[in-house]
Amino acid sequence: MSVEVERKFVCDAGMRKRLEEIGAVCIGQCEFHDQYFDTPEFDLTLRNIWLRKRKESWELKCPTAVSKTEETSGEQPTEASLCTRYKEITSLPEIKLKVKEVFKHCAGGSINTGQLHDHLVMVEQVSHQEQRGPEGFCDSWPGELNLLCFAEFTTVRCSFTLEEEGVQIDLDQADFGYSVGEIEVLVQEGQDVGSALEKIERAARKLSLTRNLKVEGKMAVYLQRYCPEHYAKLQRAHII
Ligand code: V4E
Repeated sequence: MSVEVERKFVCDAGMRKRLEEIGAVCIGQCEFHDQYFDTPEFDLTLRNIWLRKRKESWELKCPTAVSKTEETSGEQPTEASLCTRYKEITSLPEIKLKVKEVFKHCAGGSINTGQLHDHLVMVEQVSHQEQRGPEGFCDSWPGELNLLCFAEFTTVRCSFTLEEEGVQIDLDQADFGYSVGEIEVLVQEGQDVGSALEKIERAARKLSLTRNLKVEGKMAVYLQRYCPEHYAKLQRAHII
């Protein structure tokens, strides 16, 4: 399983030129439609867990524990405080297990224990068929777990690599009129993220991202505009 360490930045008009100047190589442009799912009570996102369907594949992003060496204190933002780290689960059976585990711990959870047991049995029976089944069949499971799509948008992404730093840089333009950049490094779970933070910091310096501001992601802006109540709850929980 991999952990995505990422720093977002404001993507201004001169960014492509700056990327070229520092030797970043464009590795392609793509377009994808994301659908995010949660229960009506937002049992996942209020725990900082993000379930998404992109290009017919499911992904679950879960927060990782921050190690002692990564902890930050004081007023000045550090690279560690500017970066997010999320564990990425891409295997559908593992995603289902994790989601069910979360629901088990929800007070008065979205599905009761009896339902959960029946569901577990049913899901285990069908899970390997689902890997090969037609798309429509695969997608019956979210509804069975009371998961609904609460946000969806399309992104055009231009990706660059800065090989000497070992980072990928994405420039995203979402269809609701928000642009954001991100510097990203993938590390294997359990490995120290310190060197990923250093790589990101060096790349950020090369791009002259000197204003150490925490920049909002596409989802934060989307929720602020279209689901302000949920956005406020996530803010109060210090999730977004
Ligand atoms: C983790 C998360 C969300 C899921 C989407 O993650 P994000 O990396 O923002 O989206 P995207 O499209 O760039 O995914 P990628 O292609 O890199 O996999 S939505 C909200 N969060 C939490 C979160 C947060 N609290 N703060 C910041 C700066 N970003 C995300």
